Amino acid sequence: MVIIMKKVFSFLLALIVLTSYCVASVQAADYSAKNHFEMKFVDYFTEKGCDMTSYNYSELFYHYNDSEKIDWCLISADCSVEPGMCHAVFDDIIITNAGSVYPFKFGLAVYDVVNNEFYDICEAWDMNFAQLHEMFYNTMTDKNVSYDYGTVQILGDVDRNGVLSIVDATLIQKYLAEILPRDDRLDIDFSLLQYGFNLTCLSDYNKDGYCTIEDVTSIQKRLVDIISE
Ligand SMILES: [Ca+2]
Ligand SMILES: [Ca+2]
Repeated sequence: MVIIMKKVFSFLLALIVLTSYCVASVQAADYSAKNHFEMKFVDYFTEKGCDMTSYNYSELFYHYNDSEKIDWCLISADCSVEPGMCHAVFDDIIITNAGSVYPFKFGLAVYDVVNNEFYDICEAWDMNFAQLHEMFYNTMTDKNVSYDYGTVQILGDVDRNGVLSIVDATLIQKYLAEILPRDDRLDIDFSLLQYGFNLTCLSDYNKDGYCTIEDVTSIQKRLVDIISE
């Protein structure tokens, strides 16, 4: 009887060890598959004296070098968020924040994997990260990417369907010809601008401060470029 009990006990013990090993393995695999550099983020800002007891962090896009290694990564992260409206214009992307995000403005940053440095997106914008502008546009307009800090709009996308199309150009033409009433919801309060151009209106596609027929032409040209790309 004692021998049987010992065997049962050994079997149960082996089962518990095996189960906990499997759970641990799955968790580890999921963790590394989701975020490669989260601990770098925690260590980096802990060293800078930030309170890291509560934070959000996710990796949105990886850029690979010629050796197929990640050389930079677009991240969305915060250690704290305070109320405070602001907006920024990154090429054709307009971000309007409902909060003031710390440590990165707009909760977005580039992690320079090679040099182990984090750069706020406004700071990174004019640095030489290969394909940053194009990849940022694609990532921020990807409906599968969740961005938690405010709203993302595409310049010229006046029907707000998330895509710049000929429909937008036609709508702007109708506003200008007063066939359709001007849509006040397209106005942008440039006094809240933190980065980029002084836009006053979503329809000001060529970013000159006015909505004119030139914006319609600029959108049409852009659409031709998109088709030929
Ligand atoms: Ca549109
Ligand atoms: Ca304009």
